[in-house]
Amino acid sequence: MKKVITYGTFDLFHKGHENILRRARELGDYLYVGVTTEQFDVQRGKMNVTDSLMRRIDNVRASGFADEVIVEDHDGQKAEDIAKLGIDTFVLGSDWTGKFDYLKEYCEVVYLERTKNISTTEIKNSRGKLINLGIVGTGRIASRTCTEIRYVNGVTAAAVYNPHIKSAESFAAKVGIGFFSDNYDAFLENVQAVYIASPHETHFDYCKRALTAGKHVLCEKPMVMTEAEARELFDIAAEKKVVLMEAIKTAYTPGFNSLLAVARGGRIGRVVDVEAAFTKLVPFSTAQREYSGPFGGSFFELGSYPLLPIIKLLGRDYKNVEFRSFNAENGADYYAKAIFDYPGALATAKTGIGAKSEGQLLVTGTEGYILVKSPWWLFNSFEVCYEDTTLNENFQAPFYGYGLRFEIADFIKNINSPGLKNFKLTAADSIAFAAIMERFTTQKSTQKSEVRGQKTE
Ligand code: C2G
Repeated sequence: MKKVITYGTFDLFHKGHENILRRARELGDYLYVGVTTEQFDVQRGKMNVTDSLMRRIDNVRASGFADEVIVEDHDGQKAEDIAKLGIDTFVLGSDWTGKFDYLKEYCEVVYLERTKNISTTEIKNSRGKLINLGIVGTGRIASRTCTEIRYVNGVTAAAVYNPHIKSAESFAAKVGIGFFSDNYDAFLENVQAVYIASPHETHFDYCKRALTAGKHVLCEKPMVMTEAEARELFDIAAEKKVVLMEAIKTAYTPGFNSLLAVARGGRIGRVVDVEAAFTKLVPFSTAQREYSGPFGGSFFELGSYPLLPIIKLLGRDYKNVEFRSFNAENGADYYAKAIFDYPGALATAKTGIGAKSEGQLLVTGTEGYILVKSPWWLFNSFEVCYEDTTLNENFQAPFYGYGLRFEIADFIKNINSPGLKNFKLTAADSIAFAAIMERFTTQKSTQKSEVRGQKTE
């Protein structure tokens, strides 16, 4: 009996899938079909699969060509399956030509011509599911986001806005966006959703106008600077029934969510302390964005990252938060610490643009600790450590490129599934971050005269 195997995601099952299964089955007497798990798809850079694993398996079965369905969940499984199942022929579509030639060592490898003019992406697009995303701001993060958007199905960067038309034009040319404008209203008319990566102090206004116009918004951190502003924006989003998300990329990574699951599952006992740091040296100059304006300084620039694990692990009901900072001559903090008191727990967030420290995340528990080494915000692994070091564990998680594709994928998913609960970073979380930023402004300003930074001496 000649055994054939083929693999795929088989999302939004279509004619192309049916054709390849039929032809694969015709190459032998028994066909195995490996259907990928969602986790494995994310790992291989395929974001936003629409159908559940069970539905995709049901569709493959319903085609009538598969004699047996298996699940593919890790790299290297294809060679294992071929050996274990005694496969004679491995089949994939012609879009993979050459990629699996290394399997020729184990069996015959056949690439079948892909069916023309049909694909999961095209089906999504034809269902009107392609989201036209507008980019507000043309700095480094905006350009990185445009690179990452290409890895997410169902979204395309369609327009760019900058009040300086020359900057909008050159950015559009650089990243290949067809429409650019210095008129925000005209820009909004061309998109269904916006990604805001403009200077901090402009976020509120851009968010408010976009939400009011019924556009979904993904806004860079810190989204706004006061609790009242955050509440107002989330109220408008709720009223207009659109998605509003704060772009703290770490919150959406598989690694960070796996850490939360491990900590909440009680593996290190009760969490008693969370210490997180983020420093990035920027030479002092009042012309430098990081030091300038009322929202300059290390805490506004970088604070969202260390606040994230604190709020996600210990909650929003801290008893007290105090700040210490060293300020440059223009009053911008070049090093800051936020110290939280929770019932039975402590936390520290540390940020610096004029002082350098180890950028790690340490979660202390009554039975062990979790360590994420620097740079912890680009989460791809973490360690769980115990008194008995032989029990220590290492967790790996997928993280690609700049890591922005995870937040974009979640943004698109939330737009397409209005009922979905956005638990990774909730409105209440973002409101809590804004409230902390606001308290920092009030407390810091009273300290300005007392704390003099070295740079002023
Ligand atoms: N296919 C096709 N014609 C199309 C679309 C897809 O012949 N118009 C084929 C693909 O070449 C592949 C199979 O259908 O062989 C499944 O396609 P996908 O669901 O897109 O899965 P894919 O990402 O190709 O996964 O481990 C997974 C495999 O590596 C392939």
